[in-house]
Amino acid sequence: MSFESQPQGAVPSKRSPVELVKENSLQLRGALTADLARDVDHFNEQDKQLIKFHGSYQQDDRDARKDPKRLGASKHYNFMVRCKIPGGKVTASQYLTLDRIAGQYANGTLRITSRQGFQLHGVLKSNLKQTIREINTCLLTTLGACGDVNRNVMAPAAPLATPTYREMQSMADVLARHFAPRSKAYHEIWLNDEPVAGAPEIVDEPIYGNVYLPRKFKIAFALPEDNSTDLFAQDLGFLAHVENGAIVGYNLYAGGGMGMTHGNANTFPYIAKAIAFVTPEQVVAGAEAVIKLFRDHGNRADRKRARLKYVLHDWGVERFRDVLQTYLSFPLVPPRDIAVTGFPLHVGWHEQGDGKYFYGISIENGRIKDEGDYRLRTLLQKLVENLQPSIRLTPMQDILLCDLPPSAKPLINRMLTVYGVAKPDKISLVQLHSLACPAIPTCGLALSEAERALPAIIDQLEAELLRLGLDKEKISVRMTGCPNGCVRTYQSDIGIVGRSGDKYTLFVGGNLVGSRLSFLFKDLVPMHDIVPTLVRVLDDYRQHRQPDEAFGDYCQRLGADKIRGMV
Ligand code: SRM
Ligand code: SF4
Repeated sequence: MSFESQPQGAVPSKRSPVELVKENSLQLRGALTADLARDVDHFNEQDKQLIKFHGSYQQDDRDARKDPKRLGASKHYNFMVRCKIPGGKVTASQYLTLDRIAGQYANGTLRITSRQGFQLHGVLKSNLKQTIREINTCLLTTLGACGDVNRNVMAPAAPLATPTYREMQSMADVLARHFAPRSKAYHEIWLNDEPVAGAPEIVDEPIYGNVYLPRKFKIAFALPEDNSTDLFAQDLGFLAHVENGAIVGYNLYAGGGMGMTHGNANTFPYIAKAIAFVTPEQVVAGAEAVIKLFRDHGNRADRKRARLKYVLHDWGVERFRDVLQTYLSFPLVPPRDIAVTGFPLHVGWHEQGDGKYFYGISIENGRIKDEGDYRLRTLLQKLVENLQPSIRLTPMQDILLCDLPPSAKPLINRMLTVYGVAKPDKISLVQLHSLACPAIPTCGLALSEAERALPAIIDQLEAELLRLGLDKEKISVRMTGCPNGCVRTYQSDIGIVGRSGDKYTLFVGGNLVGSRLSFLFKDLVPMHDIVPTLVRVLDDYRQHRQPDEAFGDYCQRLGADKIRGMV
């Protein structure tokens, strides 16, 4: 019997080492408390796996590895801390607390993630407990931001007062609560001053069980006209069906995912498939059923194949639906015919539906920092202190200041100029539609640069697009330092994927709304050749496109062979 077809709850004969770490961890405790108290700058191998469930990754400064002054020295360990923020909702005081923590314990920057969360980088182990504790004091959490559990639930960020948006935001909260691990470990380790006497309290994990999921799991909500959450990249997506301004139900999508490994054909990005239509009342049960199916049938032997997308791919939609049905008390009905049509960025000034306004600031690669004349971090501190807005983070790594009176407009306009931050209408379309992951120096998996390299690539592309008369086209560019696809790289018009050092693999043929995958255009392209290589295709697009044809559509129409033949 194949691994995937084992009955519910069966323990496979071969399991990856991480499965054993989870099983022996006493519900995610491991030796974390003792390890935290040790005067050592990093965790042991097991605890390094377990802190992920608590929202942190052990990293080392990869620039320091090359520092000649540090030759022979051990790695410069530090920690990334990720906040799980359903729908990207943050209050003004939470923002100011995170900003303070970033200065006090991290590297002085805040990073908006591609899942509407915040990350801190560069936290030393000696400050880790205090960092996580202080994040919790402002009622944010890092629990389950990483690890083999449900991750941050995404929902379109704005406009706030529109009923459909409100409903999806509140469903995101409901699912986030429902799927949070129940283990008391987080509270005990990070928030409780009292040493826990005797054996730790083991509670029921009714959804996950004691070995949690085979791998990470991701959920997003979307509207046909607002797929800014990239529904098709999610393990589980809910695409709203709206009638007369109200959500009457959702198409439940399953099995999306981006990660792959260069040269391993067994791994690939996959677009989520429509499985069924569910009513709003069936969302929680539907989501729980999909998670339990993954728990029971996901691959626990090979972590590279341990995502829900491989179950769906290997089974097909029919069998997936049949098995899903066995976890549900209501009959599954076929999905409705709902097309995704839009991907709004939400930047600039907008009415939010209740007489108030929101203002979206486009943030290059989500990094909130002060650097030279560009003082975004200080600008946001001042605006948030002054206006006390509610805040939304977007999946495009941008920030929205919400609930503003019209009178805030002149202040924001003036402050943007003073602090050297460009207004969205002064930023090129290609930059507005670009994303990059952190990559080097923090990400241990990066093969190449991304966040630090993309700005120069965008500068070159902007100049070329202007020269070609294509600057008014919306072309999305996403760059990652490795093939894991952390900014959903294989759905954009152009994907730039780290291969090795300064060499990249180029993908083209995705689209702006993120509803299809791109294809490999050229491998092993040196960094300095990325834009010249793309320009050959862009130039042909300029000459031979059909009226209103988008760049990704044109690439798909010509097909991979013709596009590859251009270089
Ligand atoms: Fe990711 C691993 C950063 C969204 C697919 N991701 C990582 C790690 C933790 C590296 C590691 O395992 O050691 C990165 C930390 C880098 C750093 O220094 O901060 C990392 N991922 C990110 C973030 C911060 C990128 C960003 O620019 O914002 C995003 C955090 C989102 C959040 O708030 O939760 C982030 N990662 C994604 C997404 C996009 C999404 O979720 O919508 C994907 C593609 C969707 C998917 O899951 O398939 C993604 N990350 C991965 C993978 C590939 C998983 C796979 O199926 O093979 C890895 C590698 C892994 O898990 O082993 C990974
Ligand atoms: Fe790291 Fe790769 Fe994710 Fe970029 S895509 S953050 S390099 S794991």
